[in-house]
Amino acid sequence: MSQVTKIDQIETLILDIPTIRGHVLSMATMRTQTAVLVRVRFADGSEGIGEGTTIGGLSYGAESPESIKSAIDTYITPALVGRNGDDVNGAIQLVDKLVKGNRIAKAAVEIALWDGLGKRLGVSVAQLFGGAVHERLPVAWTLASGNSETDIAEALQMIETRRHNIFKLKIGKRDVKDDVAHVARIKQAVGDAASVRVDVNTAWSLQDARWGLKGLQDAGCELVEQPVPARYRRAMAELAAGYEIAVMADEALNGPEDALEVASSKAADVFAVKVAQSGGLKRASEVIAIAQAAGLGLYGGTMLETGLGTAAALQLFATIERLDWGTEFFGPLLLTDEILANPIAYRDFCVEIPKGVGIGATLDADKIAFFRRDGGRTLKAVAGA
Ligand code: MUC
Ligand code: MG
Repeated sequence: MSQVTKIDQIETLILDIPTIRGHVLSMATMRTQTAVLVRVRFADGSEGIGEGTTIGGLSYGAESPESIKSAIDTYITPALVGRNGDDVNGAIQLVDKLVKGNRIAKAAVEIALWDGLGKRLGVSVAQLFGGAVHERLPVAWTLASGNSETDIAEALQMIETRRHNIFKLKIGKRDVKDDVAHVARIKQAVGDAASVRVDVNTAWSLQDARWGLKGLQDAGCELVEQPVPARYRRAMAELAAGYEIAVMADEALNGPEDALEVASSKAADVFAVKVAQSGGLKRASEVIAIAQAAGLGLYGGTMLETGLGTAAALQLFATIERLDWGTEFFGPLLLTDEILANPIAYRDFCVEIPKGVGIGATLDADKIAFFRRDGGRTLKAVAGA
């Protein structure tokens, strides 16, 4: 009989880390990012770590940091403790049976299971997914200070220092006309030195979106992300068919079933694939496969995770042959502090795939102790208008 490495314990911690500036989205302004850290301990003394993170409290989606922690502690952990830690697929299937939705909570635990397995086998998680075909990936930066001048200065500095030449502008809070003017100013300032895209985070009606896409494409903007609410698939299909500018689905993609619906209804040209929103690395790989089979473009999306969740995503995306739209795995750069002892490296407009076993991330224990919500610091509002 082969040795079974049991799951002994699953621990969750909420971390609140300030952002370097206000991050102004159509639905909320972030001043802090909150991550749920998951630590799975196995009977042989090995450990796996994962992260479950959303954006702007409950303003982005149906899961909050608190609900992620509670779904894990109350429902996922009791189902997994005592099981064979090497049986990641069995754990995914069991949790999917016992817990509906709650994809970010599932992803956080699943990442920790892959990390533990990789560490025990002495290989990277990319290797568990068949092996990395990239050492680095192009990485976008989000301009979302809420002010055109500040955004332009930020963009020019990023180009100058060769950190980013792809910019995603967060719009949807102002009138469509004002947003289009803001995007046009930024595109004019960066010229051909950078690709400019926008994310509306579902803020527009179909009518707004028709004007918006027309104006954005005239301004030289290359892509519009989730212009209308996630459930408006017909509107997304009309927009994708009606304009040259690429339409990307984000909030509309919660796992492979959504991916199939979006692809078959031609509701997007590109998928922003987020590990958290997909329900984990395996489900994200299935979303990716559907996009590939449908001939759609791919983009590595983020929930603005810390270096931990970012490292996990990089392991998967390193194995994907074509990422026509690059990635936005810049989460750690938006935070005032690094929580990894081995920070993710950014250079020459790219993010580097972490080396090492598992997801390739080692926590900085002092930073975790400092930022943990139950560590006695006073909590400021996680997000507000
Ligand atoms: C989103 O909706 O895509 C990703 C980058 C960023 O600035 O916000 C996120 C969320
Ligand atoms: Mg988005």
